[in-house]
Amino acid sequence: MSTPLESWVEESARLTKPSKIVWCDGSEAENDRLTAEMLSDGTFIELNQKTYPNCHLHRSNPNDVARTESVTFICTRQRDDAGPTNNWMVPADAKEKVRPLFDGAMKGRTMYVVPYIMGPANSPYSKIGVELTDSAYVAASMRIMSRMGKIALDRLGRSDDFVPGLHSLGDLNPSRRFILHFPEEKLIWSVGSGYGGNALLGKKCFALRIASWMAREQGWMAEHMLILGLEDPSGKVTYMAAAFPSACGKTNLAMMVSALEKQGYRVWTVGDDIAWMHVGSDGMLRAINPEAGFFGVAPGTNAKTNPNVIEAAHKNTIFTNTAMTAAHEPWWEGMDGAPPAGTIDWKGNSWTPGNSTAAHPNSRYTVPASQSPSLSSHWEDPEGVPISAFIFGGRRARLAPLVYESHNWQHGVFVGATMASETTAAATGAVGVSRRDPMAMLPFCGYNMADYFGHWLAMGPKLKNPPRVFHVNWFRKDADGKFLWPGYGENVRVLKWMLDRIEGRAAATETPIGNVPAPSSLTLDGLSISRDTLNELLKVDSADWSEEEQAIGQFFDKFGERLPPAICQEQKALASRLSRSAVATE
Ligand code: SAT
Ligand code: MN
Repeated sequence: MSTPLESWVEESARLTKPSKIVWCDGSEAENDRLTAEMLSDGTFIELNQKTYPNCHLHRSNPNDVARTESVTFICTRQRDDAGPTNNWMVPADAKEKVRPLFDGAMKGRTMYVVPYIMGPANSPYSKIGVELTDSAYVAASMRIMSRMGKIALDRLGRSDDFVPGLHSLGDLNPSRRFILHFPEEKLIWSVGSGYGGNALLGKKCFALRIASWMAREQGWMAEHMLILGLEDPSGKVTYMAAAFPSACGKTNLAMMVSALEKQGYRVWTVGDDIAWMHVGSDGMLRAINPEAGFFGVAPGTNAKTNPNVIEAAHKNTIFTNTAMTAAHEPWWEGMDGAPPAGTIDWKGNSWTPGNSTAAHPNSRYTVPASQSPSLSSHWEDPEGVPISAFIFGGRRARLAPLVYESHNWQHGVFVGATMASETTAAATGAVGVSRRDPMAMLPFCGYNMADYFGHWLAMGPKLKNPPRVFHVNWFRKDADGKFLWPGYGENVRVLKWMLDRIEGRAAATETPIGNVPAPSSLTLDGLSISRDTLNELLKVDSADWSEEEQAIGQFFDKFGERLPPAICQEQKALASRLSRSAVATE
């Protein structure tokens, strides 16, 4: 009798008609074989094996360089279960429309069966997925990003408890590209893209969109959050999880080299993109990182902004859409000065100074987490790490102060639900446009976001010590458009303030939106920052926030009756605090 997995592989092969099926075991030998094949067919370009051993460059099709949200669908029987922020199709209609694109799509190609575990191999919170793909690049990337191969098959056994994901490059024509999620049957179909979150199905498709649905059903949380540990001078580590939209610096924050290291504050990395969190037996919220690697944005990464990843990405790393120097080393904007002579751009043409960048703005490194010097020794703890704080943030040139703290869990959920950020190159479409992005989950929530807010509200009371909720904005600018805050390693000063708040040591000033640091409560020694700049960074302008409150109301209107009353209450409370403070300052 064949297993549920074998039956699904057979059924998928009948549809896609590959010339060969390869079951991936995740071994080094297999990876060497795939690498050799990709080098010979041009999928991989060899990088300098002396300075970058076992590193390769992949150039994706120039029309396929970022997630494509416009062709990403949540397919539920009822439209309202997907909600107003997701593209939606009826499951049967979606399958009828997209099945023909899979029909024969793997003719002449190999189908790789890629079994993987999301989460540490021995964690009760981990889950299994299997991706069928005709891309060797995807198979090799999945080996870095998850626990892939035999380890997953061994855990699965004959069980049907896995999330199937069918992926084909198709013809890479954007008009025949679809990323479909069927949360009711826990199934993923992706065709027409070989890039990032569109194609590495364990990441956004499973670990966020399908998992967020499972998490609501089962009473846990699947969030677009990094996980870090802040060590204090006594050696105690406090764990925090932070949600920022794609390409807003999650990886850099998670891997930060602390500017307060001499004072005994260090940052340890548990994860850089996704957190799965359960109520632990101790009543704490326990977080695991479902991933095993970092798929980080390359441009802007250098020895100052993220020295840990620079060190980590010098071996066993796949670079995608970066430029390459004459010495066959990867190169991108913001690495160091201008590209050296002889640099080849991300499309494979020799680069000349001009309008276009040498590396694509969304070019990436795919690096094993285990190679990071900042990796926490607890990153694979089966029970996860206890989370004491949530941090929400985005890019906001004007409005939001450097940091503020919410009053309580319900207010914290409101703060997350009202996040907004300027768009980045991580998704196709205009860059720099402000959009609402609740909990940084707008593109990743697999169900109605009103229900998602409700799920958040319900989680707080289940916890003995619900995490404190903060909001940060590293990206505030002055009137000349210059950043007010230095960012990167200096961000530890803000993390330290949060820790001091948690421990009842730091003073705060009340504002209508929440508590901002009393200026003396921030540890600023060693940093030259003027009092004016600090005031500017911490300022809460009631008139600006009243406008924001209106915009929030318009966004919430989309959800109609489904919006939880507690969220409306919080909005009313904010409006009244703002009008009182406007009167007080008149
Ligand atoms: O391409 S991905 O979706 O994996 C990266 C991102 O948008 O965060
Ligand atoms: Mn992300």
